[in-house]
Amino acid sequence: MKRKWYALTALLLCSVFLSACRAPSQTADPALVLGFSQLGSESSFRIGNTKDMERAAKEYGISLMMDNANQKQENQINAIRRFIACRVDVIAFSPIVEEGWDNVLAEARQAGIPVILVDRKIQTADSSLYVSQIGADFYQEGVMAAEYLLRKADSSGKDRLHIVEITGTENSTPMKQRHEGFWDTVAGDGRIVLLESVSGDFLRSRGAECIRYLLEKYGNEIDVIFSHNDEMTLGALPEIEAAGYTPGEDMMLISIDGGQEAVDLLKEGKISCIVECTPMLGSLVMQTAQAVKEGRSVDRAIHPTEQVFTSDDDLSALAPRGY
Ligand code: GZL
Repeated sequence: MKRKWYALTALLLCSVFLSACRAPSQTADPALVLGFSQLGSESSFRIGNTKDMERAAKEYGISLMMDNANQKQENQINAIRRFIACRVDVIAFSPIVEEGWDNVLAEARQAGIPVILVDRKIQTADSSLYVSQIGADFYQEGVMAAEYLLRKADSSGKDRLHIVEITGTENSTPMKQRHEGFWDTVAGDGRIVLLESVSGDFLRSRGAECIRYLLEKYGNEIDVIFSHNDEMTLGALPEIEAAGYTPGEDMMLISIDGGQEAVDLLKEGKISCIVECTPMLGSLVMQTAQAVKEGRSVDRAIHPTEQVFTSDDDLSALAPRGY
């Protein structure tokens, strides 16, 4: 009798486990099964990236097993382990921070499952842990933001511009490289004076908190706000107006991402410059996953082309942003 109970229990556990391996977007006879760990839903960029991954998986006939880590690295590590247990063909993930991935990626390599980095990068001494990184050149995004500021400094004729910086998630690639690209570009230009840099974690709510603190401390001394993403910029804008300042006149906002909500405010002149960071990476990821599965070589780094929008541009013909 006991033996029968054990057999039934084992059967039940296996069925639960296998159902957990079923890709929600299971397509009939899929080209491959891709396990994708998305870091969260913190911004319109992230939500747009998730939607585009789902779109592209359907287009390429790929079964997408997606997990949302809700901004926690441990959830991403657990998801990658689940993908390994489910024997997916390829693993892709957007690492919330750069450190702490070597062990779980070594487990994926041990299982013979190739890994693609989406959007962000990792720091590792072992380059064999992933086959490709598909995402923006964040350093260049910082450079483009700074080049805009220097052009405006030249045309304004001002000999001093006081700037505050609202940075993204600590130790994430976009935060580190946007910061480096921006400050490397303005280095040595005595007109640009940093008042303070504070962390907003890429969140709208934190952007509001940061600017309230900065306005309280520096007030009308602030000439420029360099915000690492639109979400934090959109959080800061109402606070700037509530404090009695006119964004685009009293203070220049420079932002990154290029979602619809922010671009609309750029057209109104409330935001002065947006460096595009496209979330539409799905097709590149699916093409790369297919190439890897078929044993074809892939580029180690694949950067989408990105542009800069300014409030001086005629954006009337700009297509809807889709995020
Ligand atoms: C950049 C991406 C960043 C976006 C933010 O590619 O990692 O994360 O700029 C998002 O909006 O939170």
